Amino acid sequence: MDNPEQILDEAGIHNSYVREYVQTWAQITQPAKIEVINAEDDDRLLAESLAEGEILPVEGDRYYSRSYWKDTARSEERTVVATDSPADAGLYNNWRDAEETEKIQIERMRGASRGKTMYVIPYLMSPPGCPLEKYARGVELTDSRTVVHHMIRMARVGVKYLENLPDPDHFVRAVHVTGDLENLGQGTAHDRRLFATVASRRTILHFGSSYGGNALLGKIAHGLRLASYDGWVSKKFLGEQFMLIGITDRKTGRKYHICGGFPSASGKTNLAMMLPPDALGERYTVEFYGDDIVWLWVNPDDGRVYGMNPEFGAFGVAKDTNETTNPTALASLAPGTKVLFTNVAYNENTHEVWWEGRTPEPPADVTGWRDWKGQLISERPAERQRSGAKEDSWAHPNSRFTTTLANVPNVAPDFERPEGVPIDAIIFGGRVRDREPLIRALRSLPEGVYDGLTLGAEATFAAEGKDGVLRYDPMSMRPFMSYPEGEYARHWLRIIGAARHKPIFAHVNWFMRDTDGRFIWPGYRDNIRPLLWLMDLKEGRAKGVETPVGIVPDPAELNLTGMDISAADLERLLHIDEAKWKTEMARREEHLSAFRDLPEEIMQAHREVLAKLEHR
Ligand code: GTP
Ligand code: SPV
Ligand code: MN
Repeated sequence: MDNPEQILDEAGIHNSYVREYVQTWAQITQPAKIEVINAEDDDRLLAESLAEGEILPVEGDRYYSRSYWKDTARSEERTVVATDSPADAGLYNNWRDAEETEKIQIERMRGASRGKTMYVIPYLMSPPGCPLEKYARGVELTDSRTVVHHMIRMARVGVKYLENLPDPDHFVRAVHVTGDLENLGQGTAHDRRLFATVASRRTILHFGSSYGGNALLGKIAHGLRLASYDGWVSKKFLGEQFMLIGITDRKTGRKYHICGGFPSASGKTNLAMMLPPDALGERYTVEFYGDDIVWLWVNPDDGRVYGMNPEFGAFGVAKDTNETTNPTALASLAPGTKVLFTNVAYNENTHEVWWEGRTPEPPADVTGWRDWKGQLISERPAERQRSGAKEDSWAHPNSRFTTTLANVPNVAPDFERPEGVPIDAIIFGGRVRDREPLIRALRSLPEGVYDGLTLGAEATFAAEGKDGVLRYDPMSMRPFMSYPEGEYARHWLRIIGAARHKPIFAHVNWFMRDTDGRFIWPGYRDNIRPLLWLMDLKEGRAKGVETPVGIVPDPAELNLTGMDISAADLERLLHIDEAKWKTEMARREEHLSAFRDLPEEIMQAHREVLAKLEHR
């Protein structure tokens, strides 16, 4: 093995805690080499990865990677949060004992990087100078060069972020070991994969994957699980799976900031990259701040809630991304952007990529095209080459692109502003076929938190699960919950409750369908319309219609300029089906009763909705 002391010296790492951490883990995982990473190393590493065939070239200085075919999504049942106190066990956090979990992971990781390089990636999950910077520092150790390419795009990476710290020991220790993916017993009783956030020790130990949130530890494990735990313990902030946008009304000069949670693969990236519809484009602009994670806190100076995206890039779902649905995303992937594509289809002759929904039909000439598993399309039976059937898809449904925020054409000019931006509204968006209207605004903080806790979505491909089955996903944090749900609700009431000027809460749904499966709302760019109404409501320009479950727009209040939607469809999108809601309320009761020690305000909000539904 390399001499770690010498390598750390040469890399300019003086932080003795970082040095000790690297050496400890090098002894455990036994890599052949150690390399310290700065963002500037990307080009050299790309050349190395290409030479080794770990990634493939995509025309226009872009890159392609295929993950192991069984390793294509986060795995919730293999993900745990460990702490030193059994009282931290909640319903969704899969609590484990910290000591025991560390022991298990050390055993699994022992010698598991033999023959490989251990990359040392110092990173920052915030713009430099942010009030929460203290919670944003980390060092990932990984034995996958592909993970390094992702981290350089998704986080601010460099030795400078971990040097000369006020508290040099205060950084997240994030260890990723890929493991022998073919022999981990995946999906069997002997499955040895384990993705552990040892929250009370600010340590992340992920073993047995090289995909996405399982392996890029700054993002989900640090940015969400650990950050939400840190925010709770410090009583200072919230760390949420939220998108964050700015909407500017050129006519009034007002700029609004809206953030909100949608379960994985339910539209955050698309909303954040949204261009206003052509007919509204002269008046409004939408600016991108973040598409997956927001940290929220209250600024005591002005009494407002502030939000900040800790990430440096976007890891977006490729499926259905095209010129119509998301032109901004396509522009952020244009030649010259150095983006990475993962598990889409790849043409080995032309070095092009394709995914379902990129164009209505797959390329007519299948020559050179390989699917996400690496199989030549031309070797399939003719009827399965371009069938359009799910089981014949060219790209994996959870295939993704990785691009930096600077590549996103509508990124806000001040997206790196360390103070964050003041939040006007917090929205929750489910993925629901019926019942949930296009938008309903909520009257109070407890009602908003209650609504977030009862957010639901049909299962998506980003999380392994059955397609089409509705499940609750509180605040879109179910897979990332790190402490008990009752405390989580209390912490929300405490943080947002401390604001003198509170954001308005609302629930949205872009996914209502009619009986033959057609989306009733066109979605994507048109999603700005209900949000504009919400701002009108907040500022008293719209009144809306009171219903037992919130305030819905009067159809006349929605700006539908340039939009072709039938009155009947609009009526269905805004209709409250009270029978369906009553059934839902019973399910909610059961759902909430599974949470230990929920604050009384939340149950009160539930009872109020119930009473309104019953006394109509
Ligand atoms: P994660 O990165 O997994 O957290 O997902 P996300 O919430 O950012 O979801 P994303 O924006 O990538 O969208 C997921 C899928 O939903 C994509 O296939 C989109 O094309 C689709 N989608 C997004 N917005 C809309 C919409 O307004 N209407 C419809 N019908 N589909 C949408
Ligand atoms: C999600 O699944 O919500 C993601 C992708 O954002 S991953 O980073 O894989 O978790
Ligand atoms: Mn996500």
